[in-house]
Amino acid sequence: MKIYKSMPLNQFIIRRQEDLEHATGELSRLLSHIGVAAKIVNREINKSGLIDFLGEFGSSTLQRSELKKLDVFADSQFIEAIKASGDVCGIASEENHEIVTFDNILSKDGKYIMCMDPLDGFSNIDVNVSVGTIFSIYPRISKCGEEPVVEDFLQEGIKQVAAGYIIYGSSTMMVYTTGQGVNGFTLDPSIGEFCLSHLDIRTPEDGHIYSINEGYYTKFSDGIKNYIKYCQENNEETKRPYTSRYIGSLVSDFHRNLLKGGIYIYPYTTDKPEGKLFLSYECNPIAFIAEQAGGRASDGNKRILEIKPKNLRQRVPFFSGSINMVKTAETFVKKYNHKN
Ligand code: P6P
Repeated sequence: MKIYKSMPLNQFIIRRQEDLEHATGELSRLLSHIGVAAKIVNREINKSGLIDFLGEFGSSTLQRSELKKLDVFADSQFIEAIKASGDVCGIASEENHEIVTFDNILSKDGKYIMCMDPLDGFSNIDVNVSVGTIFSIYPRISKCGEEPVVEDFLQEGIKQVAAGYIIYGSSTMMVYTTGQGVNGFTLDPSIGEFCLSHLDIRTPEDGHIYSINEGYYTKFSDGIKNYIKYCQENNEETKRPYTSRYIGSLVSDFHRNLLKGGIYIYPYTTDKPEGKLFLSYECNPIAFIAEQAGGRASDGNKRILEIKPKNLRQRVPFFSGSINMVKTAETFVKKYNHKN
């Protein structure tokens, strides 16, 4: 079957199954289940559910507890969908401090484990800023049929067999890779299907957008301070200053830069010496996608995908986006910093 524009996600997954290293169909089925969960979460974020979850009409300020409900809802929807696939034996979620293991017979034999951030940037929901779900899929290390162990979830990012994100924005999109490039699917509400909209995404090697929270300027290292100045100068390479764009939602900032070219940086600061973003839930999946689209992702020094997680809530400094921009930022870190 030929790949065509607007091809539904499930058809595309099946069509590309022969490209998959794990072409036995489990990964295809798993990706389809993720798509179903994404549609359910999308519905609750974008319409009636929002009112149900967020209390009465007219509530001007939304309590964090109300927003938290949506985060918990997204977490439970993805866990249910992944359990139903029968291909995953356990899930580590940013939402839960404990690993969720499945004891149904089918899932205990599941070949994969999953790490996810069910609703990244969820505090932006009440001001209608796009938020996202981020997921990573790894082959399990422990024996099929046995309970998964923590080592299953502490693999380097290079071991991922698939990674992706769903961005709940002006339109809802699912972007994922299985190591064969990056493809984007836009939800068509008229048929309730994710349809191919961005075939084989390649991120520009250069860009003019830098995304960093400059409110922390005084807490940044000298390397980052000098890199920001470089972005703002009318220097010879760029002929004009870069544009600063920072939404405060990783998936939204990353997605824009992926398509247009740019760099997203969440570096370490004096009060967050390891940075803020989680290696397993945010950085590894985004790094896999960045590299598969021809970009780069590092901690300012080392390739993100080669960092061995010490624990599930390990945080790392995060630089991702256009390869030449990330490399330039790394030269500033190297030149001005004593640590990356
Ligand atoms: P700050 C959301 O909480 C998040 O994890 C990312 O989605 C986002 O890029 C970052 O944190 C925003 O953090 O400190 O700039 O508000």
